[in-house]
Amino acid sequence: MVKAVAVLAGPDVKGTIFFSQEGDGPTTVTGSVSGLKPGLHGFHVHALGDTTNGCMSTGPHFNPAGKEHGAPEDENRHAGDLGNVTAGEDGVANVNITDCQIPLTGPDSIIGRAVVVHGDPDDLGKGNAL
Ligand SMILES: *[C@@H]1O[C@H](CO)[C@@H](O)[C@H](O)[C@H]1NC(C)=O
Ligand SMILES: *[C@@H]1O[C@H](CO)[C@@H](O)[C@H](O)[C@H]1NC(C)=O
Ligand SMILES: [Cu+2]
Ligand SMILES: [Zn+2]
Repeated sequence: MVKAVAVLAGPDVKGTIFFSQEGDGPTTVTGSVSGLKPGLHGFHVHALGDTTNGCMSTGPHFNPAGKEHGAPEDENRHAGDLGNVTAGEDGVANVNITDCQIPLTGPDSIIGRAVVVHGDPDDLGKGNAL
């Protein structure tokens, strides 16, 4: 079992996201994010772990297979496309995702990259969300 943790520490938005993977199996992503506005927020793994300039410095969505942006259930998607998380009226989003494209080991590992929770929903490229 391989485990990893990402700590989100924005000015308002904070959270802790835990990753675990058994062997070559899917990766489980759990945790919670607070300080969000109620509703849907795009949730992605971006390519670079550099958070010094917020989302800007984290690069594009992690995309080792050279695919297009999509929803987590799509065949054609960036590995980092984890869809939306939903914040309740209290501004807290509880995350519980199982995904096969975000391994914690090997050449396409997400270790050292960035987890980004966007202010807006991931509208699949129809608007201005990343
Ligand atoms: C995120 O939610 C929006 C609003 O419901 C929806 O249009 C969009 O398809 C969702 N994005 C993904 C990646 O599932
Ligand atoms: C995530 O969902 C699975 C399946 O519904 C459930 O068994 C598990 O307890 C949940 N984990 C957390 C941390 O909520
Ligand atoms: Cu993003
Ligand atoms: Zn994407």
